[in-house]
Amino acid sequence: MMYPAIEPYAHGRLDAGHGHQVYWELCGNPAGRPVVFLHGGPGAGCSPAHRRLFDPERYKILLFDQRGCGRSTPSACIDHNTTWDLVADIERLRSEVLGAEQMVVFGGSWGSTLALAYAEAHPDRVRALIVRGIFLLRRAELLWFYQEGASWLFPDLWEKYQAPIPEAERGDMMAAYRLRLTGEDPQTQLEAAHAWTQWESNTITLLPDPAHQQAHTEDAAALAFARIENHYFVHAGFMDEGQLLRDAHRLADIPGVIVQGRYDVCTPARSAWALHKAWPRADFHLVPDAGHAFDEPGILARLLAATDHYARD
Ligand code: STX
Repeated sequence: MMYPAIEPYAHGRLDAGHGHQVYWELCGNPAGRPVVFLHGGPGAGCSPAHRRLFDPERYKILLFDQRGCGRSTPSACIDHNTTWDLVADIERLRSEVLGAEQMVVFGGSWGSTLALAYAEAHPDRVRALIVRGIFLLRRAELLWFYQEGASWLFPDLWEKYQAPIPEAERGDMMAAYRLRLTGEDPQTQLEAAHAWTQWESNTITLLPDPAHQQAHTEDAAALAFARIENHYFVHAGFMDEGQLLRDAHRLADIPGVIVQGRYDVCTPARSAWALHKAWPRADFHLVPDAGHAFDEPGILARLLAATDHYARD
């Protein structure tokens, strides 16, 4: 069970430069242990449910919408929007908003990617690392989900993902989507954004779940999600191939927890397994009956146990 719904006790916007205003909010106990929540996508934004992963009596909880998505502006903007821009934003939020020397870092899916990138860049700032649905943004992971692999499990939904792309361009789906998501015609952008977003939201739970399928159906949210994700993926996350595993030795002294669903189709368990081997200090939980979503029962139980543990320890 998640903690009760709460409202922020403070919120504001970080002026990140080049026109980017990054929305942030603080929840819970101002004197509690600092934690930052990193959302998925990239481009998905935070939701009120994310506040409920942390005991509000014991945590000072920072949530923020990454550049170009959620309540951050300009919406769907992919200029000056890279992994390293986000890592720099996290550092400023730690110091200027949380006012903390160290913090617990929590991230799922793309949030796990960003959490690892941040922790490898600033290991001394990380009190503990809690990551779920491990995504290392390697080429093989992108091809699995956006080109061929997941298509073998969801041929019906794959057909809908392919629909906006003419057959002649289907040899590189990410490039074909990029053309449409960044093109001149707003209607084409929107059609592509919805098809891209639906593919992801319809394949993330173990069993079909209407609550997830309705997510991100608003035009603005779908545009931000699809444009930002696609931008990061055609640029390989602005990282070297395999960089997060290569540099995992920097995590050696950081305690933490890895939570992964066995039947996660979006970010398959192979990456979590590789991280487990490269970061032996972390507890590793392979949940036998779950997919990708953070609120599937087996995943949620492990995440809440982890945040509970690092509130005390
Ligand atoms: N994207 C992985 C990711 O971060 C490749 C992600 N996948 N689905 C989501 O996020 C939502 C549940 C936020 C739609």
